[in-house]
Amino acid sequence: MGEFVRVEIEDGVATIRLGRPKMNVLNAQMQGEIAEAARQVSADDDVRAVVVYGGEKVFAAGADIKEMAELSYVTMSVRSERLQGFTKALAAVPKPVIAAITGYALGGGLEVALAADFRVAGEGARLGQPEIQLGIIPGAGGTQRLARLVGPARAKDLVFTGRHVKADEALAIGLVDRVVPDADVYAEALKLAERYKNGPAVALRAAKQAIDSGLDVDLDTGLEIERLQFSALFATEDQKIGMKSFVDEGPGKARFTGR
Ligand code: CO8
Repeated sequence: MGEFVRVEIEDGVATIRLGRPKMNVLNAQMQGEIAEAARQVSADDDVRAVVVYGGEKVFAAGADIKEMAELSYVTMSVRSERLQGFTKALAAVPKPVIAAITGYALGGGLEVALAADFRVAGEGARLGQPEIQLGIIPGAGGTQRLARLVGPARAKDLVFTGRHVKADEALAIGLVDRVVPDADVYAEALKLAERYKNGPAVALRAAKQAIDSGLDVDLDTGLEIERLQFSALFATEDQKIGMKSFVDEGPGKARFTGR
């Protein structure tokens, strides 16, 4: 349990709760705690889905500018590996991960949300990669995951200008998947996560790995990843349960074990 990041697990769903005054600004310690939380929920078989939540007011306003202001190139060239490491750890969680976004998700904060599989935003949310206004560029995956999610031209618009995007525009460009009243953001994210808690965990893991890895390779290599994952699932209990349940009871009735 970190000073700024808590993991709360309830009934198969883990919440990674960000909490650092003010604005959940991500200093180096908090980045490390997010990586640690990601590893914890990855390793815990009882956790079947994950919500990342910054509280009712703000998701995260980015990396700590005050901490970075005086850093040299030499220091940052070493530190930047760790910067990418914490969003990598989150993106590598082999279970569905949902970011629940209220208020600002800026810079490193948006990069945390981009490392999730889905994003639920409140009506008052403001998202952006404002780094250019500081004379830098996104450094925790923003140039890569944002372009993969919304396409290169939209990513360039956001990264070149640093402008903030409101929830409705974020929804229109595919930056978020769902917009709800601010007060309902966490409940909505939990509801999405709960869909997966009794799911076939190994198949969900395989689906995530095949889609994410496939986006980074050519089609034939991606199809090979899919083929291997597909075949491997015939070694799971859930494949037997899922298909027998269909044959005996019809669709959608399977009681998966997650094994
Ligand atoms: N770093 C440090 N302090 C911050 C940050 C930040 N990113 N954001 C807000 N704060 C502080 C303010 O300095 C202020 O502190 P104080 O009360 O002591 O003066 C307090 O939070 C409240 O902020 P404001 O008074 O500015 O509140 P407003 O409601 O007027 O504005 C904003 C809120 C719009 C969020 C505004 O504060 C803002 O623009 N913040 C900066 C956003 C930003 O540029 N983020 C990107 C940071 S760079 C980055 O993330 C690089 C990523 C590279 C790798 C990252 C790994 C994490």
